[in-house]
Amino acid sequence: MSETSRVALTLLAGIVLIFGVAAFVWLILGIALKPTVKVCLALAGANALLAYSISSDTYRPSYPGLWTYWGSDVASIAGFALLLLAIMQMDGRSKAWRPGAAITVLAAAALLSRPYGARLAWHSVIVFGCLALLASMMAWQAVKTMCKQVRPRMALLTASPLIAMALLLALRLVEILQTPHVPLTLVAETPFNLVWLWSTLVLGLGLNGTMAFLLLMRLILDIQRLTVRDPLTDVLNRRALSEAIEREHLQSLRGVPYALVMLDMDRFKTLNDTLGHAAGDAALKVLVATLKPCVRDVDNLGRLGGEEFCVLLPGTDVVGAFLVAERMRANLEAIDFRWNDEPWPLSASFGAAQAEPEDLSAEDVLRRADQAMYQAKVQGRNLVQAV
Ligand code: GH3
Ligand code: MG
Ligand code: MG
Repeated sequence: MSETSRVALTLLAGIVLIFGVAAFVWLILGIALKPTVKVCLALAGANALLAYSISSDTYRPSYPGLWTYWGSDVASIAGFALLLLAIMQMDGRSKAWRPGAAITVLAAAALLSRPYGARLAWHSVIVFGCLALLASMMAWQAVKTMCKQVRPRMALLTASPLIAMALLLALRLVEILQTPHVPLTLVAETPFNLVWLWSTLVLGLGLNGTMAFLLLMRLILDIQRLTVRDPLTDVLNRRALSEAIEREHLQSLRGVPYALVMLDMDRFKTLNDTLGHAAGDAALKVLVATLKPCVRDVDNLGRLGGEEFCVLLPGTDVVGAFLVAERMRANLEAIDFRWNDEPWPLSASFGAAQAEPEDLSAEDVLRRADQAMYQAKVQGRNLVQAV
């Protein structure tokens, strides 16, 4: 064996080792990090498939057969499809498996449609074409995901190993297209192949590093979300809403008005006692889904606790707040809520108030809205009262 092919083999062993170790680490992380188990398992599977693909590719000369040729090729495409799945899952995309699965199945069929002979250009074009396509989709998805959290330049930097991987694979594709008569093998004694293997080794590390970084960002974002959102209904929690109201109150001192609508579901205890706590939780979610379309993007809906909610309406006076509350009340009353096929009418009582120049703090506005809501309860419920 010549010196260069020994170097190529050593590099290949290094690449297989990196993917193998990464598969094991992701598997352990998947077991330990329950909320991200699907992402970690997809990444473990991707690394395992890539390790298999590269090692079986190396064994082609000694064990020519379906599993070292077709199996190896399909494993590499399936590995990249799993990487794409993991990135899309991190972004919370539904049916994330579809694009990768479609590309893998089509490629697997296309690879089988011609026999593996001495001329492998047809198969190599399909493999590297699919890998370059999947890597580009991964890079695009990673940039899109990161842009939601950081500035575009930083997003590009984070996704740079994926972009480099896509370019590297596209380069390999160009090389195959330019020299279709040269059989492609990863142990080839060409300077291009050695440079390519070195780059793959470095990018194997970079790829997993990027995935770990993206996952970490996802977890941090989830934790951040939990600190400001109510876990049941996903609206602002009491603290976050109070902070938003305080900020709005400071603005109102400079002449920008705002109003608050307080609301409390009617006879919610009876619903809980009759249909059960799960029905109560479902009713709270239905309530939020009904209220949300009634408010603008600049408005803030928050849960103060139990079945009590509050809406902050910037730039709105009490007349406007009354109209919003009345729309909410009517929409809720019209909902056909059922639990185990048993219908249950939903309604709430509303109180609206606007900030006045003499209000010392937001607490004063909240108190008036609360008193108005209490009046609505006293007057028979399913009503809007404004002060
Ligand atoms: P009213 O018309 O006077 O508002 O009567 P009500 O029954 O709605 O008022 P009350 O304050 O007596 O009851 C509130 C109930 O809300 C008590 C509690 O069991 C229920 N509750 C509070 N938080 C939750 C929750 O997160 N989920 C569910 N299912 N029930 C909750
Ligand atoms: Mg109530
Ligand atoms: Mg209550």
